[in-house]
Amino acid sequence: MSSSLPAQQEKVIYDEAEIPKFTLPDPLVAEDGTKIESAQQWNETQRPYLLGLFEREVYGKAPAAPEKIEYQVTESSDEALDGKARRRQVAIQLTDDPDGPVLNVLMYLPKTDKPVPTFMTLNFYGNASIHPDPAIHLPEGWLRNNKEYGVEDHKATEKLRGQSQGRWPVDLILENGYGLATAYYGDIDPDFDDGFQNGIHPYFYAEGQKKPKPEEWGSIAAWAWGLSRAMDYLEQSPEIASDQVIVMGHSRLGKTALWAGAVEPRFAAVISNNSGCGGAALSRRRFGESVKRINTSFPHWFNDNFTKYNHNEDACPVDQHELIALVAPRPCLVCSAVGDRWADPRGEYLSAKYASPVYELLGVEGLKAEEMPSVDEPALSRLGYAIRPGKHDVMRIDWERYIEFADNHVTGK
Ligand code: GTR
Repeated sequence: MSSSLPAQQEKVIYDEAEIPKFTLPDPLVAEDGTKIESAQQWNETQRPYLLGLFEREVYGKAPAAPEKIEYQVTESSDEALDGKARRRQVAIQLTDDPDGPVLNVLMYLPKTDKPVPTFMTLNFYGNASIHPDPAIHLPEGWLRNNKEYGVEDHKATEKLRGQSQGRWPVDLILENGYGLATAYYGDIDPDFDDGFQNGIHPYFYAEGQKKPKPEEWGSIAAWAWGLSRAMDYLEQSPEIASDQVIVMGHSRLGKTALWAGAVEPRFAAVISNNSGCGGAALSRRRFGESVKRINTSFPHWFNDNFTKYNHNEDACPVDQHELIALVAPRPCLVCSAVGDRWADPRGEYLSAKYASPVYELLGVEGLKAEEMPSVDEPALSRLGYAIRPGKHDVMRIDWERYIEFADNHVTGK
């Protein structure tokens, strides 16, 4: 592959035979070559070492949690969705500046007296896009223009309501006894490359700093940091079973969910949907989207150090199976779609497979699929992998699988 061509014109590998030979780093071999043979060695040295590498070389290190969070319940109803659900809308102030960014979390909770296990997921177009419920606040900040969704001049209109509801089967989630908590990722950092002038980053700059340093947080790390702030809120809500919060995300937000699971131990489980390059897919395969391509199209997603691995994946001290290993021993489900070749379904499967020895070392079930599962036979083991027919999307069948997975490994239903 020539590196002189602009990334967008380079040939994309869609053929297994064209994948270059590579050797993956072994998550159970320490920097000095020592074999990691106990849970203690993993927890005390290897896990922090790998986490540090991902921070330094891939996503960037995020600041520590603020000392305290301010939040305000902006709307609440115990008779939402024809009386079937509780609805809560909460504004979480992300910094100590009252004019700074605010994360607006929407929750639908089943009506029960017990704290509920909850899926926490970021969304792409604002909370009002996930359901036609007219009580949901419209997003006020910058949105990606989308005529069909009624987003013009980067502003939401009433037409936005429910536009992405196909991805959010709220009824199914509630019927199965789960809550849904969701927030717009752009509340944390709008998803375009502006040199990190808007969103959360500038609030953490040192005196005179203009952009994050090469090892500091990009946008994915910022969105994951925002998920932790949502967790700060969920943790103190008596309505939420805070030890049963499952972080789920699709595509770039699937990458974000995996990273959030790695840095935030309070997430009880992680579900990555069609997360691809920089998510579950092995970078060294270079199948579909490559590191060079993603860093070119989305220079703000990863940190600046990650560009060292454009056309140079083998030099990266980590690969994405080690990201999944950082979620261990917590349940983690990797989901692909047959039509989503850009995200390299096989590379997503192999990541789970090669993370499996870490689960086993920690004394829990790893991936129960020696070969890549077929579309009809999801491997819903504690470290799981599922693929379905169809395109890059989130469908009802995906949620059916997430719920079965959560029933098995999070709530023990
Ligand atoms: C694509 C990108 C993918 C994936 C996707 C999405 O353009 O190449 O890595 O993140 O966007 O988030 O929808």
